[in-house]
Amino acid sequence: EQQEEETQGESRVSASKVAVKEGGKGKVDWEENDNIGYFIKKKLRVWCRLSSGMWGSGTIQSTSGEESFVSLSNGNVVKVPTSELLPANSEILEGVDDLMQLSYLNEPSVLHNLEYRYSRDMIYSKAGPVLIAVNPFKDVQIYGKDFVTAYRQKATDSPHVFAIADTAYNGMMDDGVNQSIIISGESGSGKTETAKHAMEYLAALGGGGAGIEGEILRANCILEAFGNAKTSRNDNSSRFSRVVQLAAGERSYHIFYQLCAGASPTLRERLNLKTANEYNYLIQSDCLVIDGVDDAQKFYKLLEALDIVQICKEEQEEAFAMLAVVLWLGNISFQVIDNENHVEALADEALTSAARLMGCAPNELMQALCTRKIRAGKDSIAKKLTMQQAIDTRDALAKFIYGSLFDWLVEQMNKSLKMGKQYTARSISILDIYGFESFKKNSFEQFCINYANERLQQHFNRHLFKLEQEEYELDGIDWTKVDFEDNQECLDLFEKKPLGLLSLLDEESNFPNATDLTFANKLKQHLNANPCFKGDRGRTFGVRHFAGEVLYDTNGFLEKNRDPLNSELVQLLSSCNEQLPQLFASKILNQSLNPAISLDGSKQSVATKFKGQLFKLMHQLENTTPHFIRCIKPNCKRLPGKYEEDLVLEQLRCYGILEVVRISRSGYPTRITHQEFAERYGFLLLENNVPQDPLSISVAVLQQFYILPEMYQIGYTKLYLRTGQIGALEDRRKQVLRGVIDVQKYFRGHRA
Ligand code: AD9
Ligand code: MG
Repeated sequence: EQQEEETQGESRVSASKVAVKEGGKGKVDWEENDNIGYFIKKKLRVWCRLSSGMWGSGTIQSTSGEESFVSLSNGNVVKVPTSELLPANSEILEGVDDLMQLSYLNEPSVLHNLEYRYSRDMIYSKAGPVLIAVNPFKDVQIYGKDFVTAYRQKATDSPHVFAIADTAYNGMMDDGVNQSIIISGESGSGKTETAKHAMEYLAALGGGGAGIEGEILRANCILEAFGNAKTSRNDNSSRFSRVVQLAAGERSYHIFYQLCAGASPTLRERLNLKTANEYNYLIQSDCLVIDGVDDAQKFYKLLEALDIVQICKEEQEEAFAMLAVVLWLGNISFQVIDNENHVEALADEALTSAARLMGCAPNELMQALCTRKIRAGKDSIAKKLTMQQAIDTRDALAKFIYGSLFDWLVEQMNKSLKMGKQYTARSISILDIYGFESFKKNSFEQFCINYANERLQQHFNRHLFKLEQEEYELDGIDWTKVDFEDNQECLDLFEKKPLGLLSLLDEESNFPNATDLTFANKLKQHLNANPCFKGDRGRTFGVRHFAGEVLYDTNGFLEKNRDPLNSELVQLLSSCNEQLPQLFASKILNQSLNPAISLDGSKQSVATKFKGQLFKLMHQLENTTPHFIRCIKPNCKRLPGKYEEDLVLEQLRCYGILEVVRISRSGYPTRITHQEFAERYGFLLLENNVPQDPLSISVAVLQQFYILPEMYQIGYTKLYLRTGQIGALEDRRKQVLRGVIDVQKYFRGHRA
């Protein structure tokens, strides 16, 4: 930053200072910098908070020290505390592609820049290495073949998910390194749409007319039918676990409604299928349709897609039969048979239909739902279940069947996609993951989601800050240490054994007499010393996440953490497995042979399983070059053209976007060994006596192409370049390789 001050003049001075202070959420101290006079003299624009809470821009008319009069663009003059003024960027910088280009990196400037672009349908922007995508909530004409070609041929460099996909593709093909595209954001911010666009691009490149494009997009349609549902925030939300419980105004997975609306008369008869409003699992939320969506039509499309990914008709029918089992299970009801609240299932149409479709006798199903075997010496006795226990058992079975069906489908589709194709070991993974959630009331689901996001955030931090910084230091680069948030402490709060949130949750879930309250008390007793933990009243506890503090209500935590699928159910399912699809049956067998027993002999809890899956995911990601996309929801009403500053700001803060830009700006994101650099660009040198050693060659190349000294540093082993520097060299190299030595073109490229 010292360097910037010297080279870039007065306005830059405050730029870097503002940037630093903004990172710490501070305000500019005008008196200290004595810059306000300069802003008045030059009539430079400033930002001020208006009484409406919005930011307005204008010029300072006069100041009395404490207070200033600002003349707004609309002609009004307002009196505001001087300490709350922030410098605005010059008009030349209006709507820049990359927030890194802004001279002043304060919140109103960033907000304004994104809004400026958004209102012109430029929904993508860069924040250094991160792509920001602001949901347009309408069709924007920036996708399709022409755009794929444009990005492939580098005819445009404006930020786009296609550009990210292209970089990932090149990274995989040229360097042979696996890649990942990590997309995060709130519910309804556009993650899934963005992931689909990335796939569209990759499919177009990889396809070459082999039809894989269609297959992948078709596979997506199947995944959405089985994995997505309407929620209050998004009509097509990617969800998990919502088979048995729904909130008002929300739906279960699309496929249930599609099946009920679109099944043929023969299929209806075979499955004894009714309309959606006759199934308890579907009517509990008072919401059966989505505006503008024809479920029957979607079902026909789904059938087509299933054919295309080569899931045969018999297997399709078996899958639909399993869906019908789930629906009928929800209609099974119980009646109390003694004064201990023990129950029996009603022998009605629901029980007989579910049993028939599963391939067992109604009696067997009834036994499995209403009793639990308990070992007594050598024998085992059947213990009757209470109403709540029986309902939980029934719901657990429904969830297990649906979950297995989903896994089976994914496996089938993967098989079919691989079939007859050349298979390479390299890959691009696209991760579409639920973002950080903080509601008025937060439960076990938010607890898991936010824990996953905490891990992802660490991955992000590590990638951007830690690794780079460490590498600079190792290589002897002058790198002024930049503070950044490290969330290890918060992860420790979750993961430490035996005194972490997850361990304590598992421990308490195994105590027969534990309640949500005893669990909350236990947490407070053991974790109060961790700065990320916050004890609260009663059943509530708080966690200070990277994105803010969240209060969790432990109500239901223990129940949700126990996996209530008991061995009777597994046994029942495996005994009637002839009727079930092959892979489905093998999964059940797997479960019964290997029921995820942990070391102390207890069954693995939901949270522990979740943690295991998360670690597997992180391990997979760690072996890839990551690309990050942050989706932003500009309003909650899902309206096009509506940009709510506060909502956007909250999301920018959550993901530390300003911090990312600040650090990237002061860093040298491009690193390349002297050797590699010399090999790649050495041949561009014009002189006759080209130096021999890689370091000297590299320096000569940098000088020949007028790369400014502040744009690079030379380490022991590598060259470190600021953003944008390598692009010009690459263009030049490609032109020379193609035999097109067009100096003019090079210089145009260089400036861009
Ligand atoms: V959730 O966490 O799965 O509930 P997502 O995945 O973040 O959520 P989704 O991609 O489903 O959100 O987007 C929500 C809606 O926004 C879509 O149904 C579209 O109507 C709209 N959207 C999002 N991105 C785009 C886009 N690039 N162009 C047009 C978009 N519309
Ligand atoms: Mg989604």
